[in-house]
Amino acid sequence: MAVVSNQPPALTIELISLFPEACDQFLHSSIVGRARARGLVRLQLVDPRRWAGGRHRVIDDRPFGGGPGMVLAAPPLARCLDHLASRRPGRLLVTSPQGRRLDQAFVGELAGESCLRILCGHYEGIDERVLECYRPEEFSIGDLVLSGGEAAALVLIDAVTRLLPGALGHAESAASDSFADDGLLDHPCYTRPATFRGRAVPAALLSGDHAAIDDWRHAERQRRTRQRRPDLLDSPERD
Ligand code: 9D3
Repeated sequence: MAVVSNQPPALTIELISLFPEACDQFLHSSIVGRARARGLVRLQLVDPRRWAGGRHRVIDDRPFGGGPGMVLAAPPLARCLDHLASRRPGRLLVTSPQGRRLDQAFVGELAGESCLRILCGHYEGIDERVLECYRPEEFSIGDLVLSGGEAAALVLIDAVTRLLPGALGHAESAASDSFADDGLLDHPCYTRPATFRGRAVPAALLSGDHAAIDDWRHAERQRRTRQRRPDLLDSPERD
């Protein structure tokens, strides 16, 4: 795809991961891949093993005090972060089960930055002194257990990238981004055939009456939100 602008990308994202190849295909797909192709975002995969010493480029070690698993060691991560910081300033984020829970407000704030530097945690965690020395913002995607930070980082990158001006196609951006707009869940959607296994599409959607369609959708959004996520109705940012 052609790069649509001669401007440098508004946002650079540096993803520091022990498993760059696991992230690569996702980051070339769908809206994120298209935003890169359009030059809206520059995405760089950084393998911290480049800053690990020894023939085997080992970056983890056994935890002081014992216990299962391995810990990402401070020296190679520090060299990696210093190298990146010497090239451009960036807002440093770290994936962590102990982190602040991601939400759309935080994603929106990050979309306004010019460089995000995301360090993926792995194994049992990162040596605490990295967190003390570099003061990254730790984020989690919720109360569930992943096997590493990569999936969480990809969630963040996906959510941020789609907010960049020009990332969404006409159809996508014209469609109301209902959750971000007013904190309600989406209405149900239907396409052809008009009847499937005896189930007809709601008549309002076939009426051609746009006011009636809007009313039906808004009512469905209210109903679903009340039923499935009543917590959202207690929050202030809403119609
Ligand atoms: C909290 C569980 N830990 C108990 C010893 C072990 C552990 C489990 C999973 C340590 C690291 C991980 C890997 N998870 C992440 O790196 C992670 C994560 C997650 O598991 N859930 C939600 N968000 C995130 S962001 C990074």
